[in-house]
Amino acid sequence: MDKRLLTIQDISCVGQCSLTVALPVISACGIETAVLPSSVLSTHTAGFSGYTFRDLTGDMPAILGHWKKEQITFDAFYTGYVSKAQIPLILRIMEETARPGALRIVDPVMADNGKLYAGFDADFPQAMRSLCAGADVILPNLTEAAFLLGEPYAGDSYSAQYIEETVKKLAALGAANVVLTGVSFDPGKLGCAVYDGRTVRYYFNDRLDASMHGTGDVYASAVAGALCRGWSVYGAAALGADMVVEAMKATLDDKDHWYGVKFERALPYLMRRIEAGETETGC
Ligand code: PXL
Repeated sequence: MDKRLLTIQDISCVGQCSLTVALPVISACGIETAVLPSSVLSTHTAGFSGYTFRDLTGDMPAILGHWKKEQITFDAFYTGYVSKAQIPLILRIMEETARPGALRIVDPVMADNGKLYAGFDADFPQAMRSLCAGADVILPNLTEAAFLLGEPYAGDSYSAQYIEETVKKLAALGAANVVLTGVSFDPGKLGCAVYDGRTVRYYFNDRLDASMHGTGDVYASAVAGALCRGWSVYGAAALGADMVVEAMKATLDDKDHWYGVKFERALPYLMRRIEAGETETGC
């Protein structure tokens, strides 16, 4: 049977993030992608003002009830931007609709650059910890890692020892694998640290001189797609990083495109990489 993944995150109608990224990116990986929208916003919250926000928590129990009646089940779950009240419901959805061995991928979307996103309270990280606890793979950035651990944000300057202790403490929350993003020891390189409970491995690309909204969602979606195709966590993490670089390169020359990343232009690249398979990529 082909793999079916359920992704739970918001629809930002405009802005190239969350579901408008996850659905095409994971589909491009050849994985059937079901969605559970956590909320609907007119745009994302980073840089637009006056956006609308409709919370969909109230619809979730009936959606789960219908899925159970129809015996709808999933091989993988990938969660992104969700609210505190949704976390117990999401845990229930995972419990009650998982096929045997279903993969739980949690992107603890809540913060970047040392700060929580608009609309997230100081007690949100505590709730997010419970979602990370049962995950097979978590994908925090450095800011989210600090919030999950209740530690101060380290900023741009840290040692390999800090990164290695951080991934181990994150794994101790209960996640089997940790992919820590936004790691850099050399100003010219940017990448991730991947911890599988035994060893820490790094993957770096040349740093591009830009920071673009939505790259975390492109990254997590490509990782989720590759994992569902049977790639290792390290191989999927490396592919996700390469995909983000391709999408950013397609965006760099358009200074008016401030709100997102042109991942659409990188989909053919992603499909070629997925079809070539992990062993042929050198990951
Ligand atoms: O990319 C993460 C994200 C998802 N959804 C919404 C956001 C953000 C980041 O700001 O605002 C609505």
